[in-house]
Amino acid sequence: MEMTLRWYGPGFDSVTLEQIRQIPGVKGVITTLYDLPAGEEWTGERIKGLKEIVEKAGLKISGIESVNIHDAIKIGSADRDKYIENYIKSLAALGEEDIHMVCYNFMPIFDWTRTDLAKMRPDGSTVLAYDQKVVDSIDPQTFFNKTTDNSNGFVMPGWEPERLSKVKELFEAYKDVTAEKLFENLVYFLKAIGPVCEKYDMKMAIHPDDPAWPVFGLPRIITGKESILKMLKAVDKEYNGLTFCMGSLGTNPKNNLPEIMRACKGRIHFAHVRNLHHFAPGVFEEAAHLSSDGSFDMYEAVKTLYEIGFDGPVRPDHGRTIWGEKCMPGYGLYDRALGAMYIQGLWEAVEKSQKK
Ligand code: CS2
Ligand code: MN
Repeated sequence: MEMTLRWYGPGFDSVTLEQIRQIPGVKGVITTLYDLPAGEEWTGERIKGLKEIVEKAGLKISGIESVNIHDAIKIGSADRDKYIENYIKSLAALGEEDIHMVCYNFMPIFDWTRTDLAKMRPDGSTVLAYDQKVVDSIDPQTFFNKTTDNSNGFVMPGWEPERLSKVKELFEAYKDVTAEKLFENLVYFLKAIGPVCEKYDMKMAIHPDDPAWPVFGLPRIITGKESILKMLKAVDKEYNGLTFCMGSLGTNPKNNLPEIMRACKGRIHFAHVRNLHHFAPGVFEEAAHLSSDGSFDMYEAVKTLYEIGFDGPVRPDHGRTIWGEKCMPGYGLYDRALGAMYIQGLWEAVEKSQKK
């Protein structure tokens, strides 16, 4: 495995590449062209520019999170092929720059959903939290405004102002998109990008839905073992793979994380390793990475990744906000750096004990 940190790019992140470089073991970043709206073509020039900045700081680009999917592709509307064409060009441009892993998600309208971006914990740290009752009690437009109030002025992924302003139209556009339709549209997209992925050895890593069930009446299709295997089988090629996001799949306590990892052996192209603390079904907060701080057995998770021979990029995922840091919720430096060290410690222990 290769330890990385997510970095939103110049001007969008409170964390600098110089800081990231000082986290032991972190050699690469997972980054993006954050200013490009979904659907726009990524040019070689823009990618080269980003690469130069990262390499100048002594790091490399280990993968992209995300190249976002335009709603036309998810909805399956008449103009989807135009956006798929752009996506193919973007993948080719990334391949030309020797970047071979792309994370994306197929969630309608929203990316991940949380009901609190700064829930205070007893130790004074703040975390992202979710409560199904809150989601059920408000309409999405209000929800958007309420949660983004709390984001310290950062633009959150999937919560860009231009999306916030058209939530109503988006709901209208998705009204006939059932889970089956959404799945068909995903398969259509995956088949269309096949040739470019194979040409450039591009590994596509779909991010699971977060939370792993429908919210606001919108369908969700990457939620657990069965749906993931169905997706992998529908286009049974190596390029069609998964981002194993523990936090997202783990929102549903019925998901057995090590079992899903084993079932997806060979098709996990990227791993997000993090911990949640469950209080009740549909009520959880994001804990520190340490097993004893949350509900997951992090040792077992890392051990399973090791045992299935996973050798792709790993990153700590949403961290707590600690030590007075002013950062994008979930994406501060301090707690993710602690997470990166902890994951690497577990990995080293597993590796040494298994090599004996
Ligand atoms: C997130 C998502 O859980 C996560 O990693 O913060 O925003 C994720 O990056 C996207 O859903 C991937 O497309
Ligand atoms: Mn994730």
